[in-house]
Amino acid sequence: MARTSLTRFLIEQQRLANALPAELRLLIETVARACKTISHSVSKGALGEVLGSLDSENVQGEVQKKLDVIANELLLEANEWGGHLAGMASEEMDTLYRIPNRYPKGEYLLLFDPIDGSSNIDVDLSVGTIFSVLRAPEAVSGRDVTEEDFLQSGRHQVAAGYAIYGPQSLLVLTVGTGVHEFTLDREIGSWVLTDSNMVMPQGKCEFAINMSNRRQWSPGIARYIDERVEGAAGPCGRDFNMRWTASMVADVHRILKRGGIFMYPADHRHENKAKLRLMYEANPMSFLIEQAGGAATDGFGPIMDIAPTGLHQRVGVVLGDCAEVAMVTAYGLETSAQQD
Ligand code: AHM
Ligand code: MG
Repeated sequence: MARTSLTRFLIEQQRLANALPAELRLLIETVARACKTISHSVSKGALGEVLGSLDSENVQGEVQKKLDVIANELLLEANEWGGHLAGMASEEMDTLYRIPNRYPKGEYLLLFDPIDGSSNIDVDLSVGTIFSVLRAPEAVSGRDVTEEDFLQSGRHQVAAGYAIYGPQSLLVLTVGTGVHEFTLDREIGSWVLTDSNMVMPQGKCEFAINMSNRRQWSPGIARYIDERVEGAAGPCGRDFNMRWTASMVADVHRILKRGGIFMYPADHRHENKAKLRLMYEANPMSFLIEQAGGAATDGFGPIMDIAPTGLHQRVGVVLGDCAEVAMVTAYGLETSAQQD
């Protein structure tokens, strides 16, 4: 059977589902092309002199890896000239990126985490790129885009996806018509459709959380995990397995393929202190997981309903299996009600 390339898939989506404006299709192709280049850089490792840290820090005070900066530049350069975008924002930049005046502007906003799971780069574990696409407010035409234009809830996303650079390089994408996976055929340099209309399995007994943060969890999160660790002998009545790669892309991809729950909860001892970023990580992953039949909350309510207050806002993340996410949320609400 003929293989379906990303280009063909997107054109067919445009025709069949009428869900994909031509401009958005070209934008997704450009992002996918940049991810191909990033995949190439990642795989070169020490031979490409791309490993290690720089002296710089990003806006959140995290030391930048060389690849964080290289991937950020690749995404900016690939996307700035096409005429599809009004602006871009990235985890690695202090503020938004305006399209230079020499290029035409378009109607979309692109947000990305150029290299997610940076701590894994130098030890040859999977890392990835996460992206989210919003439509710029109509009022943006004829003026410079501002940070406020980006502050839209996740429900406004028109596309989201991630590339994962692991044993295979994959691109997982949604434009609101299900979730589709493409594998990079390195010999011909093309993204090829390898899984479509993905539905995440429900009822699986696997959780992903960084257990070393237990002292920072809220009582509801601690109760949920303690019960899973207790296993069949405890109130949940089933033995659970645990996996944690410290690359959200890899953990979420596993959950998409074989089920389970992913959690990076907020630190309850410090108000609003969480690790993952709403606009670059939580929203796009929530869109993908919901499209695949799963659920995504901040521990209390749906992530995609959160009205953002800042580009670099952080948020607690609980996503995956619907029943498990509902249980975490119920425990959270119960214990916060007891504390009131
Ligand atoms: P990054 O985007 O700076 O790499 O940070 C996000 C990553 C996620 O991919 C992952 O889930 C988490 O940080 C791991 O954090 P920790 O090292 O605290 O387990
Ligand atoms: Mg990240």
